[in-house]
Order: sequence, then structure tokens, then C-alpha cells
Amino acid sequence: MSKTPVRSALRSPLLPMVSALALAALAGSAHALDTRLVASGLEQPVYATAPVADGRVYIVQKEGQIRIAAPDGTLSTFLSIPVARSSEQGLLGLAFDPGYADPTSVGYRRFFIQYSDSGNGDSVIASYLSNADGSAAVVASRREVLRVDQPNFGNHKAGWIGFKPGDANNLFIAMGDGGGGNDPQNNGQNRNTLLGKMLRIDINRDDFADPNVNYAIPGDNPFVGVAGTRGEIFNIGLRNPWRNSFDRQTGDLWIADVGQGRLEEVNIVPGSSGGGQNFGWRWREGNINTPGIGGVRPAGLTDPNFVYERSFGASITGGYVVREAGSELFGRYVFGDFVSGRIWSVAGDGSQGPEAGEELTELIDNGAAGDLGNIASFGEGANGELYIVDFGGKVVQLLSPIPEPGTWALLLAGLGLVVLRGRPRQAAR
Ligand SMILES: [Ca+2]
Ligand SMILES: [Ca+2]
Repeated sequence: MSKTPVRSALRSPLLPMVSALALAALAGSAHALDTRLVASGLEQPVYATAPVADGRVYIVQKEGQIRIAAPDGTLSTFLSIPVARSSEQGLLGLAFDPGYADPTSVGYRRFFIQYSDSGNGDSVIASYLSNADGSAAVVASRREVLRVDQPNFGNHKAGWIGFKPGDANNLFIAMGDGGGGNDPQNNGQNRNTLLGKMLRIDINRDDFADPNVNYAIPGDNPFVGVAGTRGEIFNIGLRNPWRNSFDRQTGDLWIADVGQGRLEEVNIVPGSSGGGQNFGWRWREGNINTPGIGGVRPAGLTDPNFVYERSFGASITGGYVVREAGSELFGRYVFGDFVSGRIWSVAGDGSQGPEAGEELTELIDNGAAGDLGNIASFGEGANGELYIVDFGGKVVQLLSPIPEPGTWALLLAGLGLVVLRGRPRQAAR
């Protein structure tokens, strides 16, 4: 595992003034990124978010619960529902309505989840309302929005849902290819199924008389009116886009698609794009023809922004472009890998893979919240705080990496030596 222990220190404008002694002291002590333990003792957490800046973090557990971590780490249960939970099934996604905290909004107190139906394993999007103080979901408020039939495989259920900044009407939904090796039903390229796609639906209108189907197809979706293509589709050719995010400053959609046997990949849909990209699965895995499947690269595919191979990890967990004010990682994309447990920051324009980025794993493990294991997800707070979700039962907040108090003391001691050693020369002039 490569290490970059002095990345913060090397950027300090003070360094040219500091003696070799102070530099050595700094390099020896800046081995951690500051972290805060949000909660521990969780059962298979897979997501974390905070819709309001009140100190509470909402954490999704795969087996069907949403827990609230209070500022002191105390846990309470916000929602508990039955879900199918074998393999990659479960309660997988959570998105608070952009109007959640606005009493004048149609989305006031509303949130959305994606989960696997406990009976037949279908992927279900449903909405709920919370109670007045946000401490518990109102179970009776449940409203089914969309249901996608799933084949009889337990894997590739994707799960992420989210809203694009500035667009309160349309919910984006990540759907995996339904599972199995090599996408046996070719769902990723089948435009008549919602599997293997990024979807975009209007949750404030209803095109369907069916009381259990409650959404509308946005008129500006890329395939509206195109024969043989479902209007809900925003992007095609995805395998298992487990964790994705919008850059809250640019509106870019970062899709992290889990690879099969060779390559993990990241794709960016620019904020200005109306969608319609074909990201290639199952013909393409990353930037190669899928071994055993692909022939000649089909025309019109969009290759990933970057890929990585098995020496880095085996299941990408997409993260966020950091937009927390004051963070030294501001503008960089932070993501990880579930299997290797490694975490990187790379350029915020998608031009770098992990080999060209900065590995943060060791720096985070050495922080106050301790070692992380399987990285299941990242999450973002109301002010852009970055959370890291450890599937083993922990959520950690990555604090803006500033030197620790002990580092500053050593740095100042080093500066003092410089000043003391400089004085006689000044006096001699
Ligand atoms: Ca309806
Ligand atoms: Ca692809």
C-alpha cells in the first residue's frame, strides 16, 4: 500500500522558512487526517447523509433500518422495514427531498428509499414523510413510487438514489443489470428494461392511474418519444452503479460502476448534459472489450473517465467531489474500494485514476476514529461534510485535514530555532 504521509505538510507556505529540524519534526507527526467517529456498533451500514445541519446523521443499514446518530454518537431508529437481504439485496438507498426542511415545499418532510422487496426481490422506490422533529418516519405515509421486476439473482441491485442540485422534481435512480455473470439477459443494452440503467423520474407528478405507480416521465429525458426505449432512462450500459453522486457545485453526475473481473470505472455525466450516454456494459468493461463477450467496440459508446485494475481493488465505491468550505480536499473527488478498503482523492475533473491520485487510506486509519475496513459508501452532510461508511459497523466524518496541535508546536519550535540562529548574523551587519 503506497503512503503519502506528508501531503499536507508539503503544501505549507511556511516550509521554506523552516529549518531541516522542523521539517523532520513535521514529517514525523503529520501521519493522520483528522476524523470524527459519527457512530459505531451499526449493523452493515451502507449509506450516510445529513439533510439538515443539526448534527444528526442518518445511516442506512442493509437489513432494513435507517438509524439516526446524534451528535454524541447515540443511535436511534428512524425507520425499520422488512426487506430481502440475501447477497446484495437490502435497503440500499436514501435521498431526502430537496424541500425536506422547507415548510412551503411539496417535499416538506419527505424522503425516498430504494430497497429489495421482502417477498419477490423487486427493486422498489418508495417515499415516506418524517415526523415534525425528524426523529422518526411516519410509517403510514408510505407511498410506492416505482417498482422494477428483478431476475432471480441476488447481486447487482445498485441502490443509489439522488437529486441533482437545483432540480427538486426529478429523482435519479441507479439500477444494476439484475445480476449474474456477463449480464446474461443483456439488460444493460436493452432499452426496454430499466435494469442496467440510470433513471430519471419526476416525483412531483403522476402519469399512471395505477395507485402503486406514482411518478411521471420528464419531458426532457433523453429518450422520450424514441421507439423501443423506456422514457425513464437517463443513461444505458451500466453494470452495478452502486454509489454515485452529484457535484453540488457543477451538477456533474459521477457514476462509479462496479466491474466484473478486470476493471473498475468512473463515468462523469456533465452537469450541462441532458443524458443519453451509453456506458457500454456488457460489451465493454472499463475501457476494454469485456473478456468473453465483447467483439469490435460498438459505435457511440462513452468510455469511462478513468479505470483501475485489480492491483488497486476489486469493487469500486463511488464518493464525492468535496465541497466543504475550508477543506484541503476541496474540489477533489474522494472515493474508495470495498474489497481492498483503500481510499483515494483524485482531480475533480475526472482526469486521474488512483495511480495518479493521492492515497488517503493510511492517513485516515491513523486518525482519531481508527482503522476502516470494507468501504461501503461515502456520504455528504448539509454543508458538504464528508462521511465514510465502514460496512463493519462504523461511520466516520473526514475533517478538514489541518496539522494537529502537536504538529504546530513542533513547527513553531522549529521556527524559533531559525529565528534564534538568524539573529547573530543580523546583528553583525
Ligand atoms: Ca399513480
Ligand atoms: Ca462502462
